[in-house]
Amino acid sequence: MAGPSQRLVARSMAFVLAGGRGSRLMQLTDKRAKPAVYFGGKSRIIDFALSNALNSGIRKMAIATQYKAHSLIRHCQRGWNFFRAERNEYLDILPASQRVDEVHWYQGTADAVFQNIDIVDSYDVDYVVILAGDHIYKMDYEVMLRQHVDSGADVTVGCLTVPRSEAHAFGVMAIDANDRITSFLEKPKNPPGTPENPDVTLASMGIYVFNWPFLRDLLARDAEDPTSKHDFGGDLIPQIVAGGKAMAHRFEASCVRHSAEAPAYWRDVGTVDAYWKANIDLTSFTPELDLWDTNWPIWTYSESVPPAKFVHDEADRRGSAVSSMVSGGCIISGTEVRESLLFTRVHTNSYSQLVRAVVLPDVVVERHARLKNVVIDRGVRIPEGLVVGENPEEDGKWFHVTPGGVTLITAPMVEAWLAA
Ligand code: ADQ
Ligand code: ADP
Repeated sequence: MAGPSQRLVARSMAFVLAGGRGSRLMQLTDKRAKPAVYFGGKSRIIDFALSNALNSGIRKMAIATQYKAHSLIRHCQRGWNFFRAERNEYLDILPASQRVDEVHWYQGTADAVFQNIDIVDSYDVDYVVILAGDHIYKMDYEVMLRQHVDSGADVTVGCLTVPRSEAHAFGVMAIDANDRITSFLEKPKNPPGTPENPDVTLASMGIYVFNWPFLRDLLARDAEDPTSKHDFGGDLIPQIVAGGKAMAHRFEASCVRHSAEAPAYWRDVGTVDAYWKANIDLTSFTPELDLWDTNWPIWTYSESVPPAKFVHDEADRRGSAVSSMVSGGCIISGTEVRESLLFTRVHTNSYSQLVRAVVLPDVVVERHARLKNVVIDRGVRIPEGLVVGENPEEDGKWFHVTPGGVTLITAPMVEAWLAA
């Protein structure tokens, strides 16, 4: 039984919203939801929210899935299966259209929680931390929980400062001197600046802490409201701001960083450009995101594979990788790899070159391929002699070339190229 004598995190659960597609990631989310997209050489995007919860001390988690959930569910079952009910630890995967009735998908993010009220009840917690499963950041949720409890808020909303030009994609808030939210606009066309700086806006991270009894009542009322889209950012948060006590929690206060000077790292990686850049940044001399911090590890499903192998081939070409991250199971044979990130079991062959390439698991690069500024989807076989990244116009005929000049390569695209 949860009680006030227990640690705050023991009286709390994390509810992870992982149902969205993330359509701006283009063909990378054709087969998987955005939270299931690979990131950082070993992990999936959702591992960041789950690891943050785990590292914060939270041992009760639920993950609501919807869009193309298979890959995500398989990942969570394989990688996040160490919770033990006998220690009062739970991790439940909650696919849509299973509980309230069999035809309803989750209508919105709030509905995803509403349809699982009985599961949350069964966890017997006082506080619910609602998380988005699709952001890359390291954050100690215990700090946010503490602020929430100390301030006596109905809801506490995680927030960060973003350039005003990007704020149209966020919930945008104004706060008073005590960080109480005085207004909240979901994705406004013309986001206002802050009083201190007209060029930046205080944006919601889509992270909320609620007292569970309060949220439970609110969800029940919202479910009866025919005008509601049952969305936290669009419906519930503005309502609480108008009639209750909503507080802003600043990400800077709970962000986990490797040094006091390090910037507060948070990325949406919602577009192929942003995704590519955040991955490639990890290969830089001092990456902004520290994946090496043993105090805040990013947990994931780790496959049993041999170490990466670098082969000096019979034609005397060295398989090498510099300023790169290469995962287990890779074989780099006679290929020059630079500033690239290779996931598990990538196999590259002689006379090939990879520069600033994000290569997802099980990719095979045949001989004489030259690939620059690319993202290669899982399992793609790059045919002999394919050159990408030297002539964007030509690349654009077969592959997806982003506004930032990154080329996304998937298996159907390669098939079309081969057939031509
Ligand atoms: P959005 O970016 O629009 O805004 P949204 O589509 O609501 O985010 O998705 C939030 C999370 O919920 C994502 O992790 C997504 O995968 C998941 N999700 C979406 N629909 C779902 C459903 N039907 N069932 C289960 N999970 C679902 C939100 C807030 C903004 C805030 C931004 C920050 O509304 O106020 O600024 O997040 O990124
Ligand atoms: P190339 O790079 O010249 O086109 P391959 O990639 O087929 O040639 O093989 C080069 C070397 O990679 C092999 O000699 C071997 O050392 C290593 N290698 C290839 N396949 C495997 C494998 N399945 N397991 C372990 N090592 C392998």
